[in-house]
Amino acid sequence: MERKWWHSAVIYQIYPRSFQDTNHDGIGDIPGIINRLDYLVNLGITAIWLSPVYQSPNDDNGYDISDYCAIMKEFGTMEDMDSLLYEASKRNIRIIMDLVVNHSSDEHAWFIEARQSKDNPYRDFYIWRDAKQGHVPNELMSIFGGSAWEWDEQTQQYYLHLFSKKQPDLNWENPLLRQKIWEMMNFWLEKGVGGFRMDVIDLIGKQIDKGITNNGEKLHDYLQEMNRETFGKYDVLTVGETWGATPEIAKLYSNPSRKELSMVFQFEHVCLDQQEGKEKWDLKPLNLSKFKQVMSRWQIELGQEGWNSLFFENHDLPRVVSRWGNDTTYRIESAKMFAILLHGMKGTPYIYQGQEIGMTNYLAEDISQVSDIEAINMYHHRLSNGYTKEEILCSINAKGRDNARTPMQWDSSQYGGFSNATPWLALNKNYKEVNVKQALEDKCSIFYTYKRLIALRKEHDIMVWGDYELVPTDERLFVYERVYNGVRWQVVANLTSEHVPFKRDRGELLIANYDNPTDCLRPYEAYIINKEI
Ligand code: TEU
Ligand code: CA
Repeated sequence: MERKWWHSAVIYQIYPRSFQDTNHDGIGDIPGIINRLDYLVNLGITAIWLSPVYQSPNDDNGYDISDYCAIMKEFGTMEDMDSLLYEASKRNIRIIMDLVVNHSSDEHAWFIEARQSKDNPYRDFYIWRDAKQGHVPNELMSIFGGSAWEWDEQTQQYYLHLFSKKQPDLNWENPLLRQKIWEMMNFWLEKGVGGFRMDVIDLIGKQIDKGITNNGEKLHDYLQEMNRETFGKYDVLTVGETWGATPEIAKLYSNPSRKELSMVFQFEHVCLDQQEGKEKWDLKPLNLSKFKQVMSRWQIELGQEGWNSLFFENHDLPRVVSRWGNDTTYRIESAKMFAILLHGMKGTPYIYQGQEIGMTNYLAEDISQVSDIEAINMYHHRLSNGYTKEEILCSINAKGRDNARTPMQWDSSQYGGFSNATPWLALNKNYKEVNVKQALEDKCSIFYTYKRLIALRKEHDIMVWGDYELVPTDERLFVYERVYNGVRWQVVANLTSEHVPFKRDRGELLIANYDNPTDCLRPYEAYIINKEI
């Protein structure tokens, strides 16, 4: 396999709204990111995945774009964006842009045109259908709740929106639309961005009349065309967000010979703690054997063909310490354990802002404290279906997207060093104890575990290229080995708060979250050793 920079990269995801506010309007901004670049240099990351910074009415926090070539006013200007690219590249950090092209905002000029009349030149940039006996064209549902069809009074047709009604789906079957998207991508590539994270990219081949949304027939053709017309000529990272990917499908995207993407985000592990055939809100405990089995299957299936992305958190998911670890007694131990477990694997690791200091879920006591459109829609829907407020808030607190979106906790001052003004979303109450300043001062903090893991990856090819082998063991432990050029590393992690016996192998200890590992693993204990062989 041809070796690319992104094989050995570590990516840090920034959710700009919540990262750092500089002009004190309570909203994070691009100058704030620039101010914190040296912090990221200290951590050692290679690239930043920037959640959308484009002009947007913020119905879905920037995932509803009204101009792909302009910057959201609250975040700054195009000059700020250019400075970010410049300042980042000075520090050898690449900027991966979020590409949201399954849909636009309904305030995008294309949609404003399209809804003027049935024969408007932009009409076919979107997906329109006649009413069926006075009703919606079919039963398709929006991922944010309710029908995926919205009636347009003026032109007497429905348009499709798989997300909110302010996010009309783009019609990828239209070659002119694709052309416009290639132009826009080339605009950013010429500016020197390091690649794209592609929002819900597996939906662009949808075949609506057959009820098919993800993995449609033309999906891979479109991606090959995109590669040819845009980023194929550049040395960039591309990662598709693909909720519907199996390992087989992931190989189609990421086998370099097919000239599609570098890698995809798959979500099989992320869906394990929800009830079968139900929604993410329908909670179920994580089955540890299943978890190991799923993680291992992806490691093995994409071991020789294609490439894995590695992540536990992003802006749509709860905090991993709260979700699968322990965010009270063993917050530090379990956060480090998940870091070691993930970064020991084969693939490109992604760290979501705040994960490196063990930020935890946010507990909302009332729906008025919730900002996310997905959770708010679900709340009203379930209330009218007879659920109690308590039940619904319990789901939101476990799985809601605001959990990861609270402002970054930089220090213990008012508003946590994020801003001097009331933030757009309240800070987590624990910011006085859990913050970057504290983490940097404490040599044993979670931050330094991440820093060490990133450094190890840079120093040792085995972490990037080594083959993966699962070691069968106690259900509560996750043990695997990496093998490369006669070297063998063993990664050991206790997924529970119990003491679990495990025979420690001989070898050099490379990283650990407790002192002196023995033959009994303590709560959430994890380490990596270079085995003597
Ligand atoms: O997410 C895709 C998506 O399907 C999520 O809405 C997901 O179902 C949900 O969050 C489960 O936690 C992407 C973006 O990452 C998300 O932020 C956007 O809201 C969405 O697309 C629409 O652009
Ligand atoms: Ca601001």
